[in-house]
Amino acid sequence: MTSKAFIFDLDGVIVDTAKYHYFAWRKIADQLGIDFTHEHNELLKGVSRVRSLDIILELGKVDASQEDKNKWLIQKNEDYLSYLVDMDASEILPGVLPILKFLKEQNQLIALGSASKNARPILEKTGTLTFFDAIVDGNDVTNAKPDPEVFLIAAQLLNVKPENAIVFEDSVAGIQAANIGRMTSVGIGSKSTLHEAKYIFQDFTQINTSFIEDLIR
Ligand code: B16
Ligand code: MG
Repeated sequence: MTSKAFIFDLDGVIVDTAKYHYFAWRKIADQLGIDFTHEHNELLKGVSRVRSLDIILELGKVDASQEDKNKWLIQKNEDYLSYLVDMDASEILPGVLPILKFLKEQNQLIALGSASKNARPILEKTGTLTFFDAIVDGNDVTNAKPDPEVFLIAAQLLNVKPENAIVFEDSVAGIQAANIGRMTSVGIGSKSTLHEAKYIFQDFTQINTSFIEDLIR
């Protein structure tokens, strides 16, 4: 049997941190008088911190110096990290742990493919670090999603061809990255937002083990 690699995004797939990113960015947007809605927030999912700030400034048509941008990036991350202080396994999204455990029982390779530079402490705090055979995060890549770099490195570390990799993603940019990388994309979220994904589920409670078995085969 050909080896498969199951690559998980972090924010919005394994843990419910997407809301904390939103709270922290909204504070910056409010400060600058920029209207920043949940819909706008979809544009930021899976996108690097630096690019996220640029998108918000573009939305508000705000020109800013590099010095101000650096200040806001630090402020956003400090605020975001303050939400993570008490983080524990209760923040793992419903249905994720049973799927991770099932993959382990089936001796499947598992990787993390996240844009976040805060990925490792989040995995540690939620007790999920040991599931992963490879971890690729925002500290390891130069090109952000929709560039497939993060997932290609993950597949390479596991010695698995991209076409044998399956990517679970909650962001449009991440689904595009998986598709561009010729991997099987599984969208976690709404059908209308993630319509480019090969398969779409509202959340992991909707994914049963026979679907995973079919992917393994
Ligand atoms: P950080 P993912 C992404 O993580 C988030 O979706 C995105 O909203 C965030 O801006 C990005 O990480 C960078 O995160 O500021 O923690 O480095 O979804 O790719 O796991
Ligand atoms: Mg995500």
